[in-house]
Amino acid sequence: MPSRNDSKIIIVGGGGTIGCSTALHLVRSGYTPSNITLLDTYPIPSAQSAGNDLNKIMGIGLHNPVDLRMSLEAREMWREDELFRPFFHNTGRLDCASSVEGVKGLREEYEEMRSGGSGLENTTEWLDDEKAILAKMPLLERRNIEGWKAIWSEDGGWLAAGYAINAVGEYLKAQGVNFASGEAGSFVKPLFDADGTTCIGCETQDGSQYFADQVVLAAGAWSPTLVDLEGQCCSKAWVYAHMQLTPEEAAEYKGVPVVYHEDFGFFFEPDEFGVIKVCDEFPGFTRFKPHTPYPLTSPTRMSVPRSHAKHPTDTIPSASDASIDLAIRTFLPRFVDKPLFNKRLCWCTDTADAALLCCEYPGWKGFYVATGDSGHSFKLLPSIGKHVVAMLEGSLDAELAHAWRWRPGGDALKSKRAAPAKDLSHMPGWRHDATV
Ligand code: FSA
Repeated sequence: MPSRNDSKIIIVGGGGTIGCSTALHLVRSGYTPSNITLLDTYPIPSAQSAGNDLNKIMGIGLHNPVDLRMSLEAREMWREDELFRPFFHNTGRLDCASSVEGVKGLREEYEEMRSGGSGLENTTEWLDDEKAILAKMPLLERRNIEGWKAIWSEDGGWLAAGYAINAVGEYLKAQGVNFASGEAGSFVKPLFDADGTTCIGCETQDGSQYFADQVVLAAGAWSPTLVDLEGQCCSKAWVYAHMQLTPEEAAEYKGVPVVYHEDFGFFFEPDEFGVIKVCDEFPGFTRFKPHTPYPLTSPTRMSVPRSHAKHPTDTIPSASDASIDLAIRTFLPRFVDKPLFNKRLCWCTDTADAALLCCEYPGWKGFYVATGDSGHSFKLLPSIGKHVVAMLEGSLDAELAHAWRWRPGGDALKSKRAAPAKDLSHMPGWRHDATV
């Protein structure tokens, strides 16, 4: 491998979370910015990146064995790193449950959080009744939260996600990193050396060829549609909607914690324009259709994302309208009559065990994947790129390399969720032009 100075790297999906973090850490590790090229269908922050959102939850994840370690490391950077600090809103977070099973799971999570010696025992608190929950979030309605229990995370909150990716993009541009978008930024296939096994770059939709020593595919939900990931990632959409508060209402809700309930969904503090984002919670929607990722030569049935950016007239399923309405009735009953806008699907990609897929592509020397967000990876924006760089340099920590290895065979359609995802084709109300 050439030295850091001379090494040429291409990042496919560079306008999204893992891609731009990788570029940031390459620059911070001494790679020459003009040797780094970020390809994305949209300019950074990519309009179809799940991370390009008003907000995402900041919390310490326990979804898989390395989650805790990764979340703690990322939290440190959201708190300390000058680039990221402005985007962390440390409002606290309430994780709530009310069903027998849900409360059991929540309690287990709480015990796990407190047992790891990670310091979480000092920042988390079990709230055993409505009174305790209302003490943290007085704007909830007591009648709506009867029987709820919650974990209070003092160190949680939300991340101004799209702004944070934008800030990384501004930094990278100022450093002289190369960007290409539109057809010139849309990956078609890797390019190989005469031996057919060493990747030397990639080709994009306009026919451009980019050459590099290493190529990283970090295209989020689009990753499995671009190269064959042998079923390891299943792309799924989640739904959000926005509501506009008056300045008086926004002032009242300023600083409220993120409230999450596994049966209803979650909402965030209003942003600086008084906009609240509300989501429902469910196992995601797939969009199965025949598709031919490289290097397959005939179509296979797989879930193919369809972005609002490319299809702005797409609507959300009627069932999502109803469940978002239920979330509002539960969390924000005084706002039930407010019109909702920006109703969108946001695409993530699940692996079977909800751990990332970050490794060299088997048989393609120099071509790497860094994907499999599993719907809980935005919080890793500040730090994930450090590990991707380590992977490129062959020095990825053994525990991470094992967790993120190539591992076909699991059930990514269900992943670790309550049920397998339903397909959008079975969801009335999801209106779209049927041509693509
Ligand atoms: O860090 C997190 O656990 C993010 S949760 C946000 C969410 O909408 C999930 O609720 C959903 O199940 C999916 O994983 C997408 O992200």
